[in-house]
Amino acid sequence: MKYEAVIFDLDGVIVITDSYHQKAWKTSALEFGIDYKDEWEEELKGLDRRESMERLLKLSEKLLSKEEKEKFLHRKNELYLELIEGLNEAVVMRGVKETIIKLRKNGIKTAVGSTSKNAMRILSLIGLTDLFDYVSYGENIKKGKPEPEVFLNAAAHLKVSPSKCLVVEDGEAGVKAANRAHMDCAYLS
Ligand code: B16
Ligand code: MG
Repeated sequence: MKYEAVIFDLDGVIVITDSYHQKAWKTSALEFGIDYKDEWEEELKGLDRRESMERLLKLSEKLLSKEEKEKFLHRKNELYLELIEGLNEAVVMRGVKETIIKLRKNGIKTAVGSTSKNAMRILSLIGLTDLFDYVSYGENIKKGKPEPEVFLNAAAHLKVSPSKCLVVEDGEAGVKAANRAHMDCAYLS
């Protein structure tokens, strides 16, 4: 195999949390007088929380003060955290755990590459924390996808050259990030 490491996106690849993000954005947006449209979901996928909010405000042509923006971000995350509390091992995407175990048995390193600041909480809820050699996520990077940092950070910690890493992604921003990191990318649509 050409690859020495596989880096998995979290939301939408390991576990389906996209609908929770969407629900939390929709509910908090309505509370702030924003008419959220479901078709905006794809545009927000993979962007970090602040970037998602800025995109949402632009799409809805709504202006919020600095203070309101902070409250909006806080509220969205509060709702999201409530929604993910119900996650457990049963919601892990079919075949994911087995694939990671097989890769590791074959000497391939594995990591998570997620923009989410809640990645550790999610991994703990679904019981996969110990399965990865490294977790690169919102709390240990400065710039989220489409910037390549989340994947380059993973490669550096795994001590594998980017050209020997394969990224598994479901979001446009993540595919761009993998391209910018000069890594091959398997896209799950
Ligand atoms: P949080 P991923 C991304 O995770 C989600 O796709 C994206 O929709 C979300 O805004 C982002 O995490 C930030 O999440 O608010 O939990 O920090 O796909 O990179 O695993
Ligand atoms: Mg994703």
